[in-house]
Amino acid sequence: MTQIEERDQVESRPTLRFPDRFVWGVATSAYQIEGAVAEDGRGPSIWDTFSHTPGKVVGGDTGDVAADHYHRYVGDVRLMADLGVTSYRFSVAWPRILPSGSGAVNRAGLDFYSRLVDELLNHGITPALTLYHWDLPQALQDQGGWTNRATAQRFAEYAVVVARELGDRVNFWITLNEPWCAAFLGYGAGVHAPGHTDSAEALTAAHHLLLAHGLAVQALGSVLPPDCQMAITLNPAVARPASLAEEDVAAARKVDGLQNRLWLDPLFHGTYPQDVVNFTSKVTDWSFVRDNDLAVIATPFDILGVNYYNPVIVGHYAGSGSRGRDGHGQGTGETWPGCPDIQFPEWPFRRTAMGWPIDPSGLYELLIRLNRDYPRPIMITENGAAFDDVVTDNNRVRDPARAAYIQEHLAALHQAIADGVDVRGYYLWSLIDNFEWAYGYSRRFGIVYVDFETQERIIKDSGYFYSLVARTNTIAAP
Ligand code: IFM
Repeated sequence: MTQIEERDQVESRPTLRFPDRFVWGVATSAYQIEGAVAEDGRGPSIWDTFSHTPGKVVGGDTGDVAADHYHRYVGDVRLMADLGVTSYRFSVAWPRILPSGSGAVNRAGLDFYSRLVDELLNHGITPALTLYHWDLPQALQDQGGWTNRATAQRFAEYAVVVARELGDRVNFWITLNEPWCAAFLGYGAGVHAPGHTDSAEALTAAHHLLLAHGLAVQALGSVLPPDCQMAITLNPAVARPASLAEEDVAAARKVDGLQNRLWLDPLFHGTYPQDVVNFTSKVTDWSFVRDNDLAVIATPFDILGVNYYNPVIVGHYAGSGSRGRDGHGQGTGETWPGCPDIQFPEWPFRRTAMGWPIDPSGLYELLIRLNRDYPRPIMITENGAAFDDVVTDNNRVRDPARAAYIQEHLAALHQAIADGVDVRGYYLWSLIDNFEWAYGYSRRFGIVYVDFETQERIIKDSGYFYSLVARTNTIAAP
């Protein structure tokens, strides 16, 4: 093909336009970017403890400094404005607000988020606030963390403190981010803080996280102005059976049970899925569920936040030995309580630097399914990809694979909207490179590169690409 033919082909691709007022955002979380872990009265969180425990995080990395956003937030907001995004999803660090998890409020912590919100609003950027993105105050972990029912109540109290301060300026409130990770990676697989490996604890934590969400929605309802939107963000699995064999289909159904229905059924219908209760019965008797809990969990909320990165392929497992990856880089042991009979076979996908398969059709499939089984307006609260970025001599970061990932997923999203799914917006993960949990700084998800030595920020090519999308509300069909 000649260059002119190539150009004509590109230009003849249809333009896909998103709905008017579609939100174009970027997302981050507190521990991953803020640093300043011991400043202005912040208390320690479970991630401080975990990252400082030798062997838990690649390279011994910690969030002590991270992207130094605590000191650089003004510049980071300016970056967002330069990119032309219309919203910013950030999380509040609970231990900045309540250093001991409950009781005395730390005024300096509230002031930081108040300044951040004002800065955003001054630049015409809508704040979207997540109350819990995994940085539980260590003091609460010392009392059992999410396995302690009282933590749910403490969370609701914390939510009220933040809402009283910011409710006049923040309209979009997300209670929890990916509680599946907090429960199963934190208390089951042990690859996230607090690093426990106990299936019964993981299921107990899952219930208390859901209870915390329900209690917080109720409490926020009495504090926030009526036009505020309340949400929870899940990371639902697109669990595809490795074959049409009955036992592979049953294996995929188990993953669907633990990562999807365990959360969505109580939130939407006030019930736990009976098959999950049954196949986990050797692990726990579920006595942590008390009268009225499910009614609290099912308290209506406005928006379902959806984080999507990749699908997983699930097969039946009959033998011993290696059972493959599960899309999160850990084994199947305690991550999947009651599932010694499942495996995650390798599949010939393109992959990101996380090793996660690239398959935008999973996003489409997920949205259609959610809309069918759990209808509610949806916000894509995270989607993005890690790649091994390199800064070139002229200070550019050429990351065509990330731009392609974004474009392909936006096309899938556009199709889902065209097919009737009510999606209100899209937050790209992430604004800047940051502390990728157990992978430390070895994985880069940002559309803005961060040199962690100098803290210099460089907009990557994918950042310029996303900026064009946000400004025009369109993409070219991939
Ligand atoms: O970095 C994380 C984020 O904190 C939660 N969702 C997935 C991202 C990429 O792993």
